[in-house]
Amino acid sequence: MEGSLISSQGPSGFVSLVGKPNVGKSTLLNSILGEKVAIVSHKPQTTRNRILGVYTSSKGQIVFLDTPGIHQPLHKLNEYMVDVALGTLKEVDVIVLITDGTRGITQEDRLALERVFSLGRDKPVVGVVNKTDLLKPEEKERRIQELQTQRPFTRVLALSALTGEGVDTLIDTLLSLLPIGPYFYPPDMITDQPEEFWIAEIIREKIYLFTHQEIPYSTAVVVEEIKEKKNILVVEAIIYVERTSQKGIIIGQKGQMLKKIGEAAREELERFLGIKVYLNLWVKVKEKWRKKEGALRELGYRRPPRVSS
Ligand SMILES: Nc1nc2c(ncn2[C@@H]2O[C@H](COP(=O)(O)OP(=O)(O)OP(=O)(O)O)[C@@H](O)[C@H]2O)c(=O)[nH]1
Ligand SMILES: [Mg+2]
Repeated sequence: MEGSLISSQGPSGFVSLVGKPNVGKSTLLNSILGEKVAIVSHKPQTTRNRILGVYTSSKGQIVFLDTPGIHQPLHKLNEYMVDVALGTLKEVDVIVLITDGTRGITQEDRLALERVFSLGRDKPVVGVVNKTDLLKPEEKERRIQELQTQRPFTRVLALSALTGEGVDTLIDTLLSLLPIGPYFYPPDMITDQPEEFWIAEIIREKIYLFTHQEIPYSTAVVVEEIKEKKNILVVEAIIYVERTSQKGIIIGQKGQMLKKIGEAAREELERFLGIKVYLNLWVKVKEKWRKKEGALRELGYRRPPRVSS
């Protein structure tokens, strides 16, 4: 952040980060902000909500909306996720459609391209080939050309969200496409996420890291209470699963799995929050919650209010 150099007017607006699951949307948001605002994992369908991240520099302000990966939904939860992602297209000034350069254009990319270019027809769409750190220069060029031929992109860029290579060019491109006007958020604001939500997400990230097959997908995390006592943050959180058998897997033999998840989450929370954390994790069954509208709302999967007018 550049402190007093920052004005409250300049290029400013909303940008949606969209694409199929696992292409690096959340990694890119974190890289741009220099903060861990969104959780990341090697498994697809990690992000389930719209995550707002504000980039402000002396050049302007970009309000990013990180979104769940666009895919063919099988459960109500997944319908919600795809709705959230596509819903952002109406709210933003510019759309960034991200692809994984190590994969080429897949069937799922085509689905995302089709949805984005039909719903966001009237908006600039910047195409991104991500993960260039894993590509040879000629592969990078081939991937850029391959993406360019798919649709009439405003521009196609290649970058690495992981190393940051090419990210500045994306920022400059976006700033050049945004209208000039007053900033939407204070220059020191990074996100609007409540602390409970962010902590629940960090716990969910560890579940994605350590568990397999259907387990991470059948899991939701809710932080019930945060209390600060004598410089210790005491967090009570519930991990919801869909079946009793899954509860056994999350807890693990002699509680080993729950301990591993809890320790990894606690360490990360302490590092980011700079305070000692006691994390009490409980595991509960909420039968088939992914398929039930009411259960989804209870677990926080409600449509977010619009951010822009
Ligand atoms: N090598 C490399 N890996 C990357 C890069 N960007 C993201 N990844 C990895 O790709 C995987 C997916 O990253 P995410 O940021 O969670 O992807 P996402 O698009 O947000 O995924 P969903 O939320 O599931 O839609 C993780 O293992 C990241 O570490 C990159 O530039 N280079
Ligand atoms: Mg994500």
